[in-house]
Amino acid sequence: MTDIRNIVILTGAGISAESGIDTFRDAGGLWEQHKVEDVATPEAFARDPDLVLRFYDMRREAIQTKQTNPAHEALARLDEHWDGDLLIVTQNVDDLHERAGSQIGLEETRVLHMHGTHLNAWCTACDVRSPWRTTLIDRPACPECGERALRPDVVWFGEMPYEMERIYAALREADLFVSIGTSGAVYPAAGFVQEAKALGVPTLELNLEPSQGSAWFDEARHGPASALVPQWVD
Ligand code: BV8
Repeated sequence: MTDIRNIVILTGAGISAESGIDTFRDAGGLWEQHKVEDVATPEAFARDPDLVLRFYDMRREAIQTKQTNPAHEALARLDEHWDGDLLIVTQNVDDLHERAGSQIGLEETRVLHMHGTHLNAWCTACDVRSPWRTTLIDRPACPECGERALRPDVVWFGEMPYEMERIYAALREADLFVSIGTSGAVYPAAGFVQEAKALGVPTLELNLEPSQGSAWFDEARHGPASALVPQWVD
């Protein structure tokens, strides 16, 4: 990686698969006979808030029992010694990048959760987001306004992902775009490789199998992230 200074990395559920966190495909997209796409929507929350809050309480509990794997740890090593720009855009709501040490000690975060994080709750009454580590099903009061109107701070289908402008700005400055552990099924994340291509940015896919966007990548390596990512970083 000689003449490369600025790297944008997109990660998906596949980077956390070996930590034991179900990907959307492995779970067959099914949860209690519901398709994830049908539960992760504002309409589902309006229709059956208990179902959606139970889904996220279960996801949060599962995530908190899991550990980082060599793929997260390799990216944290890259983060530590890389003197150019590095932005890890994750579609995941887990905090395994942070727990592996990514972004430690940096004033500006280098891990961007474009689909939100299971660690925050979002008050639909006062719009304030606050760290949250317990269940939401029992309708706790918002720490800011006291209203019992908290939802998970995750981006549902049909909602605008976070910090899109910052992501596109980083792609414009990138010398390399790497996609790790994502099926390329969900937009706008799945479109980043096309954006990079249009900007003339070299692209690399590290995934268990060819993703839906594989044909867009200059290079694609297939196998488990816990092997591919350390090989690429080290
Ligand atoms: C938007 C957070 C516009 C919640 C997620 C109709 C109505 C509304 C919208 C749409 C529509 N039709 C299309 C859309 C757009 C929609 C979309 O793309 N839908 C898809 C289904 C077609 N997108 C949206 O709605 C987005 N918003 O468009 O807003 C807008 C414009 C203006 C104003 C307002 C709005 C928002 C999408 C975000 C949804 N939220 N997550 C939660 O997590 O609960 S998406 C969720 O699913 C994840 O975050 C992730 O992004 C996605 C799953 O993707 P992956 O991470 O790739 O996981 P997956 O399981 O699919 O694949 C895993 C991969 O890993 C596989 O390739 C596998 O081979 C690999 N793997 C497995 N093991 C390993 C491995 N690789 C390496 N090593 C291993 N060991």
